[in-house]
Amino acid sequence: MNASLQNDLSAFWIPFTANRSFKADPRLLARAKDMHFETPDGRKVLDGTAGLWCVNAGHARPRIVEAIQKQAAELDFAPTFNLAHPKAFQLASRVADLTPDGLDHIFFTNSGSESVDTALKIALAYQRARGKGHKTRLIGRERGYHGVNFGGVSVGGLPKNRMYFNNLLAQVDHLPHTHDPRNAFSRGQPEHGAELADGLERLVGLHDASTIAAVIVEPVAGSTGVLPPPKGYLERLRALCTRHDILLIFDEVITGFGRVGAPFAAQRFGVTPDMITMAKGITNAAVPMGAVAVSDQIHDAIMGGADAPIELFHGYTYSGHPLACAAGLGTLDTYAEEGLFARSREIETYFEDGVHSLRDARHVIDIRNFGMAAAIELTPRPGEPTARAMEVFKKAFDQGLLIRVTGDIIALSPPLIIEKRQIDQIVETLRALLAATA
Ligand code: PXG
Repeated sequence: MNASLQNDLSAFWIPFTANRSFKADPRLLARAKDMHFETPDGRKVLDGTAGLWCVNAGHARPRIVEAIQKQAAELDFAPTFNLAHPKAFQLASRVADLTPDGLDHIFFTNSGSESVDTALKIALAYQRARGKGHKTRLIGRERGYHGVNFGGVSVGGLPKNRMYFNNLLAQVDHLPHTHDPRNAFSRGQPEHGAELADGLERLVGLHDASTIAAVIVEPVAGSTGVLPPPKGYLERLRALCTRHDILLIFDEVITGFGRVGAPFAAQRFGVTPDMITMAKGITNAAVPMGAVAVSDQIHDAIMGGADAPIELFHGYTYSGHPLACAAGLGTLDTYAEEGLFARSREIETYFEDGVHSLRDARHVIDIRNFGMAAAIELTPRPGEPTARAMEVFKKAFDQGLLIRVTGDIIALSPPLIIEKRQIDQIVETLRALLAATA
């Protein structure tokens, strides 16, 4: 590369970003430590979003940093096709210790999107291995986000993620989303909407259970703007899946690793799926990694039903990458030593009180929260949807606070090490910004 081009912003095509406007006025991050990012010119920015819902233990934590540094020098890469290395087994066991009992088999990927597509493929392989190869239909939910690969987009329910790439998987259908204006300003799980799980009964009536392999939902929908499950909803969905012999997959890419005050949302809600997809918090985002936790029943059926020596024709070059495994072990040690899942549970009420104190702030039409995730929904500026929230995002960044916006919804998901005074800082910065924004 020509040295004069080194600071040219054109080569990096930035994901899920308005590239033209960003490159006209870029926001750059140079360093991070604990609760803060730092810009190249040395300004501190409080991380109200744990990066992208992923840096649950805070930034550059010593155990994780040291584990990665040591691993890079010792074993930079090892194939896991017909070979393996000890830390992959160690991390799989440690993750299986955290998942609900009976979900004891861990398949490694490199992202949430890959975890979702892996889980969907395992669902199909399972149905075939037990002689039910006609069960191929996959059910997602409106407003769901399951990453950006073809399987995940097909079961996903965010219109813009689908409409530009319309050649999606066939044989997919969707449950209705759970957003209901009657639940506005609910704290935690809303009262109305358990019956929306019966949407599955309707899909069974339409397609017949003998054609349906699996249902995938986020226990708390994240990307769409934090939709906690209505009281009783997940229980009802679980019962319907069991009754109709359909697998239930929880996509816990956001809700896993302490975000909702437990290792996984499955434990917090007391509802056990057949598979859990995860990523983000598994390595505290320090090295890309994802995983799928699979039930013994599914695993054993595929092992026992295999018609070839290789039981599952699936995997990635970097499945169980040594650096990711080292980062994962350092991360799980950090969570355990600092009791971060319990801390998340302890501080969630303070966080809830803080965000709901914005109820009377200007433009606010709904506030939703569960665990250490919250959304503040704004009324859109007439004729200019998303502009108001984007303006708040930019001003917040200039004032030293990172938030996330999706449409006209502000999403908050701070690292679980956040202090009360930092929660106050987030709330008061937003209150003042909303008042000052047209
Ligand atoms: N499933 C869920 C539930 C997710 O939230 C993915 C899958 C895909 O993960 P990868 O690692 O492939 O990106 C996600 C990712 C946001 C935001 O601000 C959310 C995600 C990613 C980036 C931004 O809402 N979630």
